[in-house]
Amino acid sequence: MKVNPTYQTKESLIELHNKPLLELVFEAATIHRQYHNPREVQMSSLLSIKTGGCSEDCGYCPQAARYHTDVEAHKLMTVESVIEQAKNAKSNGSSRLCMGAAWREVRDNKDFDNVIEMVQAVNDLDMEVCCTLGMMNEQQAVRLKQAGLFAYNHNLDSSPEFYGDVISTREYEDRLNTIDNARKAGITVCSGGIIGMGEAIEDRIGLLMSYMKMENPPESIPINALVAVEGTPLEDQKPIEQWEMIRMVATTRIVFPETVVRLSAGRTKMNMEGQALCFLAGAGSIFAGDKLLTTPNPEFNEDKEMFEILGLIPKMAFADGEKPVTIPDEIIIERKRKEAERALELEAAKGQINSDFEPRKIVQVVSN
Ligand code: SAM
Ligand code: DTB
Ligand code: SF4
Repeated sequence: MKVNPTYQTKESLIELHNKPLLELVFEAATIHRQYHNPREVQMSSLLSIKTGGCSEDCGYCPQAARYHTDVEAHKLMTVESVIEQAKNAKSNGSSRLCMGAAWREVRDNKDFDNVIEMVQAVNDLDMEVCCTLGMMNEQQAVRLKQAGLFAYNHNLDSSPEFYGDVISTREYEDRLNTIDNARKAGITVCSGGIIGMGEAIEDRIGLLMSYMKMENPPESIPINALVAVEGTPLEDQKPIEQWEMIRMVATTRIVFPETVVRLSAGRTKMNMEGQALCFLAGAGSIFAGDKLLTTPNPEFNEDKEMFEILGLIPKMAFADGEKPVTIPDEIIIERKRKEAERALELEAAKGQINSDFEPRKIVQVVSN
């Protein structure tokens, strides 16, 4: 993904970000039209496949076990219920499903095998499949890719300098490594950040600079406004003004002209006019459906109305890349073979019991 050569230094980026608002929006809208169809906006639905109980200390996150929030922890959803939710999202216009798990990292266990099955099933529905499962190694990324994963979401969240103020249980470097592992496996990268956590404008620019330094910047960059959840360390953060969201979207659009900028968490606090300016300034995607992972989001119907009023159309799946081919997963094939073998053994044992069964003679124990 291209980087705009006009803005290479931190100073030039800050100057761009702080330009008179409408000048900034105009510049962003001009670039947006050169690289994208400005009427198309992708609807992506989120699904929390494993909720809460996370060991990490991300200061914004209601799913961290150590904070006392209203989030109820749930173990991994079943493959069947994921398919049902995916179908519902698709019938409401979503062309992408992002499955999120409150995990520090992916582990090579049965839960991961089930996630592989979910990825295959959603890819079979002709939706772009995205996962956000925490850190992962290269082999895990390869398994996800072979299952048909289109994108991996792993946010850098903020600048390297501010990051440590919000999270202590893993490093910025760990996040960069996970993004690299997704890339090496040939998965497209979705990575962005959160504004409104108490960071300075320099940190918002610092986030963008981290992506500029990458050999291949992300195919999509989600821009989230902090959802300040009661019980988290950031619960008292003052909400950002929607102008700040518009500035961040526009700056991201100008710096990464080919990337899809996703207007992400925080839309319930914006009005339609504010969101319209974000679309004008280059937002090409939203999270759709009444829930993000654990917090509220505008309902499908509200967004349908907004699309109608603004003349927007939902973007089709795979408009920006080919549908991944699903390659059968060795581990799942082996697991299914063993399960079938075991079922046969049990069946045979049942037959044995029925034909050869002779009740044991009861020996009277005489005690004196
Ligand atoms: N556990 C995985 C991880 O941290 O990568 C995946 C799920 S995690 C909830 C995904 C992203 O959601 C985080 O990186 C963060 O950017 C965003 N997020 C979480 N809580 C948020 C909040 N309260 N407001 C805005 N964004 C939030
Ligand atoms: C992203 O950047 N934002 C989404 C998605 N990627 C996974 C998550 C937002 C979560 C907001 C808080 C919640 O609902 O728990
Ligand atoms: Fe866990 Fe992810 Fe939440 Fe951090 S953001 S606490 S890793 S679920």
